[in-house]
This record gives sequence, C-alpha cells and structure tokens, in this order.
Amino acid sequence: MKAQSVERAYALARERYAELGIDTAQAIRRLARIPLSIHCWQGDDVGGFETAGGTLGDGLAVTGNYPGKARTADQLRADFEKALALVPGTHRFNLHACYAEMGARRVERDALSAAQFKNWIAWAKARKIALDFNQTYFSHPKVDGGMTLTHPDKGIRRFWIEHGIRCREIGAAFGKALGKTCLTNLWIPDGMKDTPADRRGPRQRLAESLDAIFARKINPVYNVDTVEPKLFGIGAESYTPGSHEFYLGYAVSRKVLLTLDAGHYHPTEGIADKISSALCFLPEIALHVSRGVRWDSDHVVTLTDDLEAIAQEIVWGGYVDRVHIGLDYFDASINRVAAWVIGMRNMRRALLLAMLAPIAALKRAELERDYTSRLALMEEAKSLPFGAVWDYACLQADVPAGEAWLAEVKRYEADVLSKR
Ligand code: RNT
Ligand code: ZN
Repeated sequence: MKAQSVERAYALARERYAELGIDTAQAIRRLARIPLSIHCWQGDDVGGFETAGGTLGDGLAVTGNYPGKARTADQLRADFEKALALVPGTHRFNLHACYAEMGARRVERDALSAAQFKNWIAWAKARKIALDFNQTYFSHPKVDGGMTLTHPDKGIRRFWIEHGIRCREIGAAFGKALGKTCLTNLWIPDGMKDTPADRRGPRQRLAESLDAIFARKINPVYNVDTVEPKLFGIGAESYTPGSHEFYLGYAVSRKVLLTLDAGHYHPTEGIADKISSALCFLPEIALHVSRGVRWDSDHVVTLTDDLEAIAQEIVWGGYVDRVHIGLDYFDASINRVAAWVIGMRNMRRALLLAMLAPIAALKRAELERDYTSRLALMEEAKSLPFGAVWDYACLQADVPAGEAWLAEVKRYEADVLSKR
C-alpha cells in the first residue's frame, strides 16, 4: 500500500469521524497502549520443549501439519519476533510451563524454577516484552485418567499442587526481573467422559488444591493469579469440576482473577456479556480470546460479531484497565506466524472499531429511550471509514498496512520456516 494513499484516505476518514465527535488520533494513541498478551503456543502447536515430539491430549487438540513449526525455543522466539513486527501496539508474551528449557538437567514439573526460564527472561528483557505464565496440567503422565488437582489420590494431587506453586514463583520471578506484573493463569483438563456419580468430591478436592496453591501470598506487583473455567473437553464431555460457576465463586471469594475463554461455553453463549457482570464483583479479569467453530476448536481469531462484541464491552464499558486481553488459539493447518498475525491484528482492529463508534450518542439515545436512534446509529457506524484509520495506525506504528504483511510472512517462510 502506498503511504500517500493511506494518508489521503485517513485525512477524509478523520473528517468524517470528527463530524460525529470522534477523535481518530486519540483512538489510535489509545489503541497502541492497550497490551495484548500473545500465547506462545500458536508457534509450535502447544508442544513445548520438555520432550521432543510430545503429543497433545487431555482435552486439547491441534489439527494440521503445516511445515515449519518451531522446534526449539530459539525458533519460537524468532517466529514471534517476526509476528510482532507486523502488528501495531504493545504486546506481552504468554508462556506455558512446558516451554521450560531444561539444559543439561531435566527437572520435573513439581520442581521447576525460574532457572529453566532464564533464556526467556533474558530475551524478554532485551526486547522489553512483558511475560505472562500458565501452569501446564496436560501432556504429562501424571495427568492420570484425565485428572490432576481433582484426583482422588493425594500423591497425584500433591504433585500438581507443587507444580501450581512453582509456577506462581516463576511468574513472580518474571515480574521482578522485567519490572512488569506477570499474570499466571491456571487451567486444568479434569473432567469425566460420562455421567459422574459424584460431582461433589472432585469439586471439593479442587477447591482444597487451589487453596493450597494460592496459600502463599505473592507480592501482586510481581505476580497476579487467575483461574480459567471450561464447560467440557474432548473425553470430558459430561462433567467438568472447574466449571464457570465453580471458578466464578472461587475467584470472588479468594480474590484471584477469572479468565473468560471465548470457546469455553455453550456454542451460542458468548463471553462479551459476562465481562460487566464479573467486573461488578472482581477488580480485574482476564480473557482468552479464541474462536470456537461448533465446539472449543480454537480457530484463529477473526473479525466476527463475537469479537466485536467483546471489544465493545471492554471499550464502551470503560474497562480497558481492568481486562487483561490474551489470545488463545492454535491452528497447525496454515503458516503459524501468519496465524499469530491474523489474530493479533483482528483483536486490535476490533478494539479500534469499538473506539471509533459514536459511543456517547448511543448511550444518550439509550437513556432517552430512543431505541430507534440507538439501532440506527449502531448500524450506520458499521459503514464508517474504519479501514482508513486502521491502515493509518499501522503506518504510524511502522508496520505494514493492509495485506502487505503477508508478503513478509511468505518471505520468512521461504527463507527460514521451509528450511527447518
Ligand atoms: C484449554 C484452555 C487453556 C489452553 C492453554 C494452552 O481449553 O483454553 O487456556 O488453551 O492453556
Ligand atoms: Zn484458554
């Protein structure tokens, strides 16, 4: 795209938005400051580096075998840097415990420490990237019968409790080293394939296990904890102890954050409407923005009505500082760097669209019970020249506008990915 055409289109768009009282320059500035936490696991199909060629399971499934996936931490870092250079704004990187780099000595998950993440910390520091973290309760022999923190065996529970604690400590080490608070997210795959006889026991054990994990207070300047509910998983269709109600109650009563994953509810149930409810009772929440197609399939995030609704809730509700936006999807059937870029750019596009809506006029119409105007304005807003503002935001941030980023990914594929 020619810079000159982008600038000309932007000048007209700015005028049009100004007629509606919308300041496009301010929106672009605000957008750049919203941090998105980008999941590391899109780069290698949730593989991690503990064992070579590990297979996923435990309710998670990645489909596709597009060539060129990252096989080492260095490759993953390089791939992410490529993606970062193609999206405007501030980004964090969200690691999982299974991305530990073991070096000469293999360490079990209940004994992990920041030592296995020293390369990640050094990299993040050098590039001024904040890190987030996740316990890894999958791809491990101690996920026994699909159970971790709810397991009836105390020894297995203890192992996973230790893992939970170690990961909070690693999160705190990230926060301390980088000077940016780490958000550590806990999700477990535990569940039952068929109708359980005891729904109570596993939930009580889960609450106890979580209490043991969160018992030690960690300075919230370094690490903040969040818990992620789910409706069901593959092989756990009938019962999930860590359901939405379970974790909502847990988060509110224990003062941890709640992570709303867009794929973790019934197929027609979105997470947008949950944001303002949860934020009545929680100071902050986290999001795993994803796209389920018929089930929690974790497709690449596209600019859907669901995504727009999420962004509108965050922006229109005035929650930008209280919602930690993270992405969570994994597609191995297309170029993985492109998958990152598409989802990242779409999340930003949705936020910008929300900022460029005539919010004040919409809210005024609503208060005056002029629902006719509310609907009319909402619909007219859909054809405002948003694309010109987005392109200009990219130009200003010195990242490719329009589809120009794709050529860079293709070049990277030819030069780097195809040679792996
Ligand atoms: C699984 C959860 C969880 C994972 C990541 C890899 O359904 O969404 O967040 O996707 O931890
Ligand atoms: Zn998730």
